[in-house]
Amino acid sequence: MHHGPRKSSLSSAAAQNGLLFGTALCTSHLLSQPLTRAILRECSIVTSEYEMKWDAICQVPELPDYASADGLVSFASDNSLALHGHTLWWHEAIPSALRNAADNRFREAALEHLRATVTRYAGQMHSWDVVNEPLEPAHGRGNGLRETRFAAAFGPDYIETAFREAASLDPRAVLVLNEMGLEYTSPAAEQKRRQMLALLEREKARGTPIACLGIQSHLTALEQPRDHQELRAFLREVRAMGLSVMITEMDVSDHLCPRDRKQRDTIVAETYRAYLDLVLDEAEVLAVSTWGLSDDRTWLNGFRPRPDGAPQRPLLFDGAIRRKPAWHAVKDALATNRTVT
Ligand code: 9MR
Repeated sequence: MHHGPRKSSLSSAAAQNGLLFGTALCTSHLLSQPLTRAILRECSIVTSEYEMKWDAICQVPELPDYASADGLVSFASDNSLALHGHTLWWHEAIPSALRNAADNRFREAALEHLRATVTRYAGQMHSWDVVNEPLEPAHGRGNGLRETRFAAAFGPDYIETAFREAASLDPRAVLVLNEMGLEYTSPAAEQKRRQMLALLEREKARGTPIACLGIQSHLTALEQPRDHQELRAFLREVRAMGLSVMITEMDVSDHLCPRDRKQRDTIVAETYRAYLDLVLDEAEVLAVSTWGLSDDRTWLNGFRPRPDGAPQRPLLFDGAIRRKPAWHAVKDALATNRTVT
């Protein structure tokens, strides 16, 4: 069965500009027929929300369990969807049994996991988030690197190591460095953007095979500005370095918005539109993905509950899988013809 881009879908709008559109996905989503149908109708790429993470595969480090990850790979291949692997090395996804392991044991296990996983799915992945969230300005290192188990065990070259290993085992996959908070307006975000440019320059100079920068894009409505000159300038520099961009985890928290649903939905939609217009204007974007498709599955009710207790409405579909104003905003942004300057 082939489910290519459909008329009046986000994937067909994206395809007009040579982009993929998609969502994060868990195997549990596939138990819902309406949600599965929406995924097949709207998406040309899917991302594993957690089932390809190291701690998910290696709940018991000696006994990796790829059953759920395999399920996502089959779903994608059965339905001709591109698959974005998330994520090989992330400091928050270390199996608990390995968190306090000695450096050499940790290095061995981390490399073994990366090699086994990339090899298992080689040729079937569109792309991999090889390293996730490497920067943390608050940790105060000159190079901006977050202090993690990876940085401690391998040293600052761990990013190069991960990308070289992945590239040699799956030369066709687009290798992505994925980061959060590059899109915000705070002084810390500007510092992170500068540190990211320096990191990318450094890695490029040594030949690290990073092809693409993943910008997570967990936005907050009423906080994300309509325009953002520093972000524009950053994206131009990324493009000048020859790197593509993926918007990897987009959603719009509405915790600062009024409770009224109509107002909220309008503000959220406007936030999506302005943000996508900016990024699509400035970057060489391969794919735009949201972190879930329908409001009833968002992670944000746990992470950032609204003060009034009303459920968040951060995505493009409501819990009954009806299109929201944000759907139309994203569709219009994806379909807009842009002349690169
Ligand atoms: O949404 C994901 C949630 O289901 C997982 O429990 C959690 C821990 O693995 O990760 C969430 O996804 C995160 C992503 O992997 C990295 N960027 C932030 C996302 C939201 O926390």
